[in-house]
Amino acid sequence: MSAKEERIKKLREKAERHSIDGFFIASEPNMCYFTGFSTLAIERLVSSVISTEPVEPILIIPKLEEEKAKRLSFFKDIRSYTDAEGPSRLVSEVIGELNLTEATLGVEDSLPFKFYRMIREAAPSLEVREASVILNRLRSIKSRGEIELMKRAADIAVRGVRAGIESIKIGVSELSVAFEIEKEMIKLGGESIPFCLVLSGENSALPHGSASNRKIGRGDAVIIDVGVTYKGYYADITRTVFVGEINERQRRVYNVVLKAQEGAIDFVKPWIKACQVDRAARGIIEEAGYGGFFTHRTGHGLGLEVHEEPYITQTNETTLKPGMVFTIEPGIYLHGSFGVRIEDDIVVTEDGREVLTKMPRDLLVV
Ligand SMILES: [Mn+2]
Repeated sequence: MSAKEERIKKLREKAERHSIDGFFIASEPNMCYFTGFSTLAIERLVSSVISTEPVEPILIIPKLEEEKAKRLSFFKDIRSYTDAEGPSRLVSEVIGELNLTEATLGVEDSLPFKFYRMIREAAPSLEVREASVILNRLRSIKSRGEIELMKRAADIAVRGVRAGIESIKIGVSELSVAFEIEKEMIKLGGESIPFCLVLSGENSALPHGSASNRKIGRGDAVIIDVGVTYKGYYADITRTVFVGEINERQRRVYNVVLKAQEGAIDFVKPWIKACQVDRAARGIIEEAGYGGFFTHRTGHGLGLEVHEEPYITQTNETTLKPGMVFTIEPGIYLHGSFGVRIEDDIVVTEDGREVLTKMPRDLLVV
C-alpha cells in the first residue's frame, strides 16, 4: 500500500469512529495531503469528496487545473467545471453519486460559507459536521518521508539565517538583511517564504513586527525569524543576535530565554502533554521575573502549514507522539527597548526528540 493509500485508509477508519460517512475537503494543505494535488485556488472551488465506503474518491476542480491534477493527483476520478458554469452542478452530482445525500459529511472549519451553502443546497437533508480535528490529527503524525523533507527545509532555513547574520553591519537596513536571507534560501531550493522577519532595536520587542528600512545600529538586538518550504513542508526558525556590543540586561534576558528554550526541548518525549512543554519553558521565564513579558504560546505544530497541530500552549492537553513536529520558541519582549526569541523545530522520536534546525544558540555579538 502506498503512503497515499495509507492516508485514505486511516481517514476512513477515523471517520467510522466518529460516525462520519464522507468528507468534503477544500483547503490547500488537506488537498495536498489527502489527494496529492493542490493549487492556488483563490476564490475557485478546488475540492475532493471522499466516501468512507471503498469507492473511488472524486476530485472537483476548475477546468484550467485539469492537466495539473491529472499529473499530480492519485485520485483517478477527476471532474472539472468551467468558469462559465461554476461548481454547483458538479457538487450536487458528486454528492449524489457517492450516496451521500442523506449522510453525515465532514468539512473543514475553514470551508468558505459560499461552498457550505452550495453543499446544503445540493442535499438539504445532508448533515454537515465540522471535522477538522480528524484531518489535523492525521496530519500531525509525520511519516519518515515527510520528516526527511522537513529536514531539508530546516537546513535551508538555517543556511538562510546564517547568511543573514553574516550580512549584519552597523548602518545596514533590516530589509537588506532580509533580502540576503531570501536570496540564499531560494538559491538552496526554498520554494515559498511566507515571512522573513528582521527586527532590530525597538522593533525586536514586537513579536510579529515586519522588516523595515530601519538601519541597524550599535547595541541593537536583532531578531531573525524565517519560514520557508521545501516540497510543501515548512521550517520555521528564529535567532537573536546583538550588534557591536551587549549590555547586562540584554545578556540576562538572552540567557533566560535560552535556558527556557533548551529546558523545554530537553523535556520533550513521547506521551507527555503539549501543555507540559509550555510549562517547562514558561516556568523558567516566570522564575526569572519575566513572566509578563512572554506574551505568546511556546510553539506550534509544523508541516504542510506553518501553524498546525499540535499547538504548544498552556491549555493543550494533547499527548505528544512519535512523528509530531513542532516549534519551541519562547521569547521576552521589553517594549520600547528590545526583545529576544529563540526558535527551533523539534520532532518527537520513539525515546525523546530530535532538533531539525541544527544551528548553535550561543550568545552571539556580531
Ligand atoms: Mn514559529
